[in-house]
Amino acid sequence: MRHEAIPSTLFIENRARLKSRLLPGSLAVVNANDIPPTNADGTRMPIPNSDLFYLTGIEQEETMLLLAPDAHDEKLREVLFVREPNAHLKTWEGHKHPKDEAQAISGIKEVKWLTEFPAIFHRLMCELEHVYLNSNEHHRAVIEVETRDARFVQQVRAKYPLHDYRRLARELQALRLVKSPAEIALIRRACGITGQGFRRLLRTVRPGVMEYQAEAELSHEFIGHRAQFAYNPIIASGANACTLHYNQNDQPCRAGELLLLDVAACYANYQSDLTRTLPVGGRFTERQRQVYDAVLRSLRAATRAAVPGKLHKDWQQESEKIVEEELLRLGLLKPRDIQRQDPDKPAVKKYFMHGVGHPIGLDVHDVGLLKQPFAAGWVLTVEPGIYLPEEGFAVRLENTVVVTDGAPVDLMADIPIEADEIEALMNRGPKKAPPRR
Ligand SMILES: [Mn+2]
Repeated sequence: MRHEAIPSTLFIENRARLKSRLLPGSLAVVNANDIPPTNADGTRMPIPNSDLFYLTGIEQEETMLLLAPDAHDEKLREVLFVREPNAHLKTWEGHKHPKDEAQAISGIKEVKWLTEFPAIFHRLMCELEHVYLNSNEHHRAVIEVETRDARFVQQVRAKYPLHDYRRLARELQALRLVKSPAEIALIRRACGITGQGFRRLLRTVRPGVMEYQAEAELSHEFIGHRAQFAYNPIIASGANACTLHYNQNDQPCRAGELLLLDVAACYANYQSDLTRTLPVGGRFTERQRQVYDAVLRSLRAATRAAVPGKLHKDWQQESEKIVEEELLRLGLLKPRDIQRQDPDKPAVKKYFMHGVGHPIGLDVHDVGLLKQPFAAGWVLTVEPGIYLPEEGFAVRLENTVVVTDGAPVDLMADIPIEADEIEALMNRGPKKAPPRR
């Protein structure tokens, strides 16, 4: 693994929190992700299963976690199953966790080889009643590809049809929404690396630079700090920024245009999410600056509104109201547009058509039950924007913040955002040459 070792106390505590939510006489199983296939015999880099990582810290493929807190045999109450290392694997794929290493990472005493799973599982199924199996229940996910967890659910239900099956995802989602101080520290580290990448762009963006060159600069910074892109980077100059999920990143940045950068790092599987909007030539026009400042005020007001007890839908509505006032001030909306609006399609949506933020953690759009009110320990993005395709630009600004019992804590507070500061930094000293193309 590229990241520094994480104390196993994080995973031990996460398992304890999960076990306390299970019914008496339960067992729970979590599987690793499959290695994503590409074409022919190609594969992508493995993407750790977030739930398995949350509970064990293990990123290795084919790993399984079995929890059975009430098992008669004490040694079977918490078991981690990993692939058995061998000479062939060593030659072709390299290092696999020996038992002591898997123990040290996860804090699980009982580590067994994967081949031992079926017999142990059968024994526990004969003894226990409630079976918690995992599934991807993200409300926005469109799931067409079967996961290892999904295959496991089918196999187990076919073989043991009379057990009481339960959704582990509901329990994990409730837990994962509230981040522990150790998790917040990891997200903070991802935010710090993101900030370093952004500062590098302030020195390299200028007219003529291609969008993909900005991507290359970030990639250098992120990988060099043991991190990677948290999501496909959106590096959108001019009107490209009006396409919300633009990621071709193949156009030149032109003088006079704005460049919208929705780019962030992931460290130790913990994600961050940042958006900044830069003037390519180093100076905002008056109009760009007006819109920029309107979005910045909206970001600050929406951040202040992210407090415990708030419902996501109310936060969204309040934020739309904030942006609506800015749009009135900018003359983009007239009072009569608001008076006549269809309440299901408010006028503000023409210029601000997306959510103001989302939970973030081990996933960028993190799992979570959105009906639950915000609570201390939630980590959210705050990302208002104003999109003006007819004027050929858009401004979005986004920070990653922690909900606390006091004021929200902005984990990106030190990443430049004031228009004056951005201009000053872009115009300081000689520009670092971007890579040749
Ligand atoms: Mn976001």
